[in-house]
Amino acid sequence: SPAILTFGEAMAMLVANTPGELSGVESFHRRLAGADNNVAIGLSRLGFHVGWLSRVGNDSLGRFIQQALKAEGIDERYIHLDPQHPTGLMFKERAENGADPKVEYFRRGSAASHLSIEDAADIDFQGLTHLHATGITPALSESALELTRHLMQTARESGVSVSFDPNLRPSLWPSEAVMRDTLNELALHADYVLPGLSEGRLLTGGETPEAIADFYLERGAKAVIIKLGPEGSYYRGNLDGTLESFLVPGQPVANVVDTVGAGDGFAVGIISALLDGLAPRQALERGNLVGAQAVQVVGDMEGLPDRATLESLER
Ligand code: KDG
Repeated sequence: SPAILTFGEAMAMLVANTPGELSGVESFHRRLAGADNNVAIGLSRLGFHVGWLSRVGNDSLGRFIQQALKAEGIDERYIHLDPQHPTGLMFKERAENGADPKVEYFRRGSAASHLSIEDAADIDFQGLTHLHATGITPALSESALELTRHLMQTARESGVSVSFDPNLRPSLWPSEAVMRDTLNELALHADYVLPGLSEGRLLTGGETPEAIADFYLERGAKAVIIKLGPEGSYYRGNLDGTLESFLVPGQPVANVVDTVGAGDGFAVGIISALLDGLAPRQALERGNLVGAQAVQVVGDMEGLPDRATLESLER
């Protein structure tokens, strides 16, 4: 059974071929989207046995997702078919000059929004080493929130390490307060929390990376790793036994094509490095490196390296 589990919603993503407002765009190309499955793919490319739990519709987009994940070597046993509801779809503007592109979702009532605790009935927690959760899944519905809480809690109780990327998507939440309170409650079940700087500020009210980190460390996290974009990333935690903090500067990227997916690449770097037994500082170096690969392509995960590529990049 898989050693790493992620879960959430994958979508077919139509990326505009020309810049500007989506209403004026006539031609798109299709990619795969979904923060948690991006992470699953990145870890699978590095040689880990990864499972991804989800629901997809009995439609061509659902089959596209299943085929794409199969081609990436993702363990399919926890992908459930939901013939009653459609697979989610999203559109993305063509990014210009490194700016974050706008996205539009067609995912309300999707198959994955019907994820529930029942979908976790046959999970083998004893065989698991690591669980990765994102803050997008609990925004999908009440039942998806319950599933998220259940998986994080049970993983922790079973001695499985848990990472949590808050991945703020305000448009999927009823209000900012609900988003903040729900995600901070879920973070209680994580060993390490991976917010971006502005996400951390919004969630904790802290201004500095240190203040943001302390908010989660005081509530039981072992480490908080904050993404600073081109500036790199910041670590504060006691994964190595004593509390330490440091910043690892990012490597300059000559041509930023599309920033979406950088955080997922970062999570791939952090999780893989810690599972490889590397020290936190090396984990952040790898997080920065893999995140930087993701911003150099239009899609979210086309830039994620395989093991041989990672090794040559790390040299
Ligand atoms: O992290 C990348 C995701 O934002 C993208 O793949 C789509 O999951 C997605 C979302 O809900 O925004």
